[in-house]
Amino acid sequence: MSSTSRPNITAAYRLARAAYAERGVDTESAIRRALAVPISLHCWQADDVRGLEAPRAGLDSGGIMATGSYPGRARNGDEMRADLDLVLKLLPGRQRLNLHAFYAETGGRPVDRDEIAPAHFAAWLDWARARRLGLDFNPTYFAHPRAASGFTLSSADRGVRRFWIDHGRACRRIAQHFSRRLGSPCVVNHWIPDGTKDQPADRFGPRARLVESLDAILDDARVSPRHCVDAVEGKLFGLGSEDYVVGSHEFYYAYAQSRRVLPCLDLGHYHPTESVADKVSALLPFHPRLLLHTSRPVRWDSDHVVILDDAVRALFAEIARGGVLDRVFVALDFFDASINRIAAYVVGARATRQAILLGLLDPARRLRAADAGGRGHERLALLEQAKAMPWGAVWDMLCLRAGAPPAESWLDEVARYEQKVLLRRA
Ligand code: RNT
Ligand code: ZN
Repeated sequence: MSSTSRPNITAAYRLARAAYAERGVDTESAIRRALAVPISLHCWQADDVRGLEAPRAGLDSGGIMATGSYPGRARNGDEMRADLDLVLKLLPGRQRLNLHAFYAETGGRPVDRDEIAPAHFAAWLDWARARRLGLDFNPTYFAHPRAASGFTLSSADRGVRRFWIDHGRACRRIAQHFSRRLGSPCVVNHWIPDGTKDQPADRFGPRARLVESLDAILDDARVSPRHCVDAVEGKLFGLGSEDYVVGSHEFYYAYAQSRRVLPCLDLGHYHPTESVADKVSALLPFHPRLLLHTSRPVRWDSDHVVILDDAVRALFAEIARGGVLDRVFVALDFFDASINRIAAYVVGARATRQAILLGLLDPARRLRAADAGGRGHERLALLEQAKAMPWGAVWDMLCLRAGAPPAESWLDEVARYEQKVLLRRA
């Protein structure tokens, strides 16, 4: 009998459940809670962050770029949605879909970013509603002639600024429309590529203008914070903005706190020796919630597919220990064009949910007792033992309960789809 057969998973789970119970951990509750956390699937892994506008040659992507040429890239909205349907089938638990503004579908008519409206996302909305998915949204402040200077919301050019402010405002109206239609608030994440490759003479001007532009975007009496949940995403550096990033972390933490919007923490956006896990307890006293982008930086902010690495595990362990799972929005942010893109989604989304599950399987009570009793050696031993626990059996049971394929048994379906659909796209 295969290791992924129902009786074998059930038998392995029974032993795992007992082993965890001995350590004071309730696997049943961990499974339930891990399944309930919504993970927002980024639509942009499906097409290598190209968007659905008519291609414009020679445009700067704002320093983000998918590398690789594996066959099967989705070329239009229908192909993206077909791919995402398969992805959803292979994932356990609740998901949402995270759209970027340049995935508007305008029926071949050019509609510039400052003029997009809910109608241009009707196909996405219908698709989401039929699948009972919530939608999240992102203004696309890059890959556009008006971003070519390297500055958007912080540009010294009033016309450029106006254009991007209007884009941000249009996006928030679209988000509110999604929220009303789907009955679920829409998280709108603002990330801009603004910055300079080398030392600028003026670091003050662009930041002052960014404050003004963001304020102008957020100041819209027609959009309610009940529907539109804004977040701002900083970074340390980008390709082409190595020396100076206008929207740095310090800038956005302060902006977010003073304007009551959320900071977005992307796992790829910090110095490699920094711990994003550590930032959760530093920010949550001041912010009601945080937006998280799970990603994997390999030597730099490379946006590799998320795997169950130490950074992701530490992040969700910290969140579980703090009891703040309901105060974070979880979203994926990676793009790899060098492997099967469906599998990229499945690996990254499953690894993220595995990290959530592992956080919930943490022997939190005993760890805390060891801490309080000054027994650092015991805490260390318990943390090491946690790595050796049979959590894979709990994960497989989680998959069975959710009607999703356990272990790596989803690979066959990806291979079939590649033969039948992806390879024909060439
Ligand atoms: C870029 C940011 C941002 C983008 C997406 C496409 O460094 O991480 O989140 O990846 O908006
Ligand atoms: Zn991000």
